[in-house]
Amino acid sequence: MLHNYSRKKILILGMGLTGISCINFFLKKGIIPKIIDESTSPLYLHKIPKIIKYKIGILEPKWILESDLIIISPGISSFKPILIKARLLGVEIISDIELFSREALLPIISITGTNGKSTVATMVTKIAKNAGYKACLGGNIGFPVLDMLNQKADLYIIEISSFQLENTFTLKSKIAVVLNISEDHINRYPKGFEQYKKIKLSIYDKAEICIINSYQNVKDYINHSQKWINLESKKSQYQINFDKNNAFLYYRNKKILNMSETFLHGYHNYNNALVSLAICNAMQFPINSIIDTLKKFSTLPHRFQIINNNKGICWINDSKSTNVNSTKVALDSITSKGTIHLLLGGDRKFADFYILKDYFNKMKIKIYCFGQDRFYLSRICKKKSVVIETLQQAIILISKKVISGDTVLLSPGCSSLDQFSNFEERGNFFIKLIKDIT
Ligand code: UMA
Ligand code: ADP
Repeated sequence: MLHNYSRKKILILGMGLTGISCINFFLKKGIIPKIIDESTSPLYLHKIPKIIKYKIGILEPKWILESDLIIISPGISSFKPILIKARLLGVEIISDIELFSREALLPIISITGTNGKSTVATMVTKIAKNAGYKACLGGNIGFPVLDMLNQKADLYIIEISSFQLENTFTLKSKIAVVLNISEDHINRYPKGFEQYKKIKLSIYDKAEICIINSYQNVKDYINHSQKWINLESKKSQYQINFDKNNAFLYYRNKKILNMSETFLHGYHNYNNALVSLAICNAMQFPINSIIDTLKKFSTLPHRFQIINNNKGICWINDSKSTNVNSTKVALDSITSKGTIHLLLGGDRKFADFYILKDYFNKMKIKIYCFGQDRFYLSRICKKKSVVIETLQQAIILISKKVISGDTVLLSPGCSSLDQFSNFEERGNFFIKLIKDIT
């Protein structure tokens, strides 16, 4: 159904990437929305065209309550009291993904999960391109979905965060996948993990083909008009099996890819490749394009990225690890026998890190806890931890201790926003420190 927004009072919340893409979307339709940002100096204020009325520093209640339609940026919680009140009064509040899905006429592959979204979304995009399709990648990965509508494409691949799913209601994906669900963003959800999980699983609601990966308990979500591909099942056509210590991707009981012939490290990445295979097979992309791309794929920057492997010391930048499970899989992926020097720190977003306790107790590890939650993190395994304020101080300390055979791993498990602008800045700073030292 085509939506007509011309007679509606439209308000955009947030002047970030999303907010700017919403303004452009409406202006293109000849509609002039208003916009609000709670910061007194939003980064993109200069990008707001002169004809747009804006308010900064406060979520102006009058503007909110008199609106017909609000497009909310993902960084703004939709559980704010004024927004709950607006909803009760009949104001429609939606995400940019919802707006996009009402307009998109091409097949959509939607990817969510606590970890691995960007990796899988990029793998699938590369495979589609290798197969000769114009594939457009957007969403949480950093390219707002509404901007994709201006691009020539055969299909859309969208990475969706739980924040974006909170206000997405009619997204009809050709294929939807939840990669995994583990504790994250608990500071955002008043009802805790169950609420986060439910929001993630809502990606399946109207999807044509639903791929289930590492989360089994979806019985309540199964709608029999949909096609379900369960990668968890022992009977699945898609498997990862080991043979003489090598992992292989299997499809219909046949080995189709030896993971040691790829650049991928760690079981989690084999799983990312398996999901990409399942998605691309369901899209009927040629198997040769799939295998060929997976063989060439190297990890994205800041995701378990090996920076330097000199003098027997391996330095790994996993700055995109912003929750406890991504740190856990990083530790699982290290094969060397030397000491692991783990840089853990930042804003833990109220997550429980004690699931790492057994790991730390068993491992040959030294943990350098930095940033806002350093004291909490150092209590998980006191005898192996050092409390230090900054990443830089930690690296200086490590550089004096590290010996051949050791691994230095930045896998902070926390958001970077307490000390950096984003995970990229944190990772690039780590790389610079390594270069200075080595
Ligand atoms: N703002 C408020 N009130 C608030 C919070 C923010 O007014 O309570 C304002 C800020 O002052 C700022 C604006 O909102 O001016 C920023 O909006 P935003 O935080 O929604 O950021 P965008 O620039 O629109 O980027 C968003 C996603 N950001 C978040 O979800 C926090 C980007 O994901 C995404 O790439 C982009 O839309 C395009 O879709 C980033 C992210 O950190 C990478 N995502 C989280 C993650 O991956 O863990 C979910
Ligand atoms: P997202 O977009 O969901 O944040 P990324 O692909 O950017 O995911 O990876 C984020 C972090 O999670 C990195 O530390 C990466 O090594 C780790 N990771 C990647 N894939 C997985 C997975 N399938 N399971 C757990 N962690 C993963």
